[in-house]
Amino acid sequence: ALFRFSHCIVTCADDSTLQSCFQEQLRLKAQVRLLEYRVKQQQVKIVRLLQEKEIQYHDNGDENSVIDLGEKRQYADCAEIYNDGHKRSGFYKMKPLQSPSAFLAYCDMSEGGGWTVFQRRSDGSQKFDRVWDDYEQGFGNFVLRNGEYWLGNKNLHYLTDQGNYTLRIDLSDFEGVRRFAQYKSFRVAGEESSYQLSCGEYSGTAGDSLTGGFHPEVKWWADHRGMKFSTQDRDNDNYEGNCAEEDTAGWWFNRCHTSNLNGVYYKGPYTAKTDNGIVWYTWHGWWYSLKSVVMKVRPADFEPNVV
Ligand SMILES: [Ca+2]
Repeated sequence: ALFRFSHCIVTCADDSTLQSCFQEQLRLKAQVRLLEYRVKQQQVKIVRLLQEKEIQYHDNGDENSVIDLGEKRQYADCAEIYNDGHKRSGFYKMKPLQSPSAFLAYCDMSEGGGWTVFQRRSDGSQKFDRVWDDYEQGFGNFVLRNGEYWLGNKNLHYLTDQGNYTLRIDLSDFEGVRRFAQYKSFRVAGEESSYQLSCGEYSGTAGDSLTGGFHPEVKWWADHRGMKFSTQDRDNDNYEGNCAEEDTAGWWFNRCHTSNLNGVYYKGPYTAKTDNGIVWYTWHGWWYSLKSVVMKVRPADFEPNVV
């Protein structure tokens, strides 16, 4: 059409051809308008399809994600399940070596696969302000892909007691940004030590809010390493008051915290009497509650079986 238009301009010599040229110009202008209208319609359609896709994505979070492998083989963690050829993320049954019974945990088969998820925050649907017994046994939703849960200190102990485990914490905020923190040699001690936390070297993009490694002068009150687990009814912290009660969560509180990932689900910036939101201090400070958290472990020597 463009070629025809320019050709006409060059050849318009007398009045009659000039007249037909104007008509041709009008016709082409109308065509341009029509095409512009169609482009707009397509854009509206694209936006609608993207929205539908987003809704579908959310719907997937509501479906049952329990994967039953039967009783043929017992698995000690998600790394074993992954290397036995099961590469789909979901809840699998496992039984660590010393564990008296089997339990369900979500296996995150992304990021290299083999991650056993022991904590998830996604929408505030579960209450995390709970007593010692709840945190010991575990609580929450063990069915839905995005279900919030705490695997239980007992299970976490049996799991991490099996060898050298790496801890990875995936965080995201309400602006759609994702960051992570990773720690070597993560271990949770047994009940006799009140599920004391130990972990090694940090790496990642979210900053070190678990060992106070971001500043040497905060370590004495901010280092969560070596801390026993505390709940509102079991105060094992280094503070005159009760951190778990004030910060409404169970955690390895010191005096009190630079991370409180079992805190209240506030949705971004919040104001409260205490910094009791879902806090990772080195990323968003004390007064921003994160959108999602995943805490997961994997053996340090894990090598994905590519077959
Ligand atoms: Ca105290």
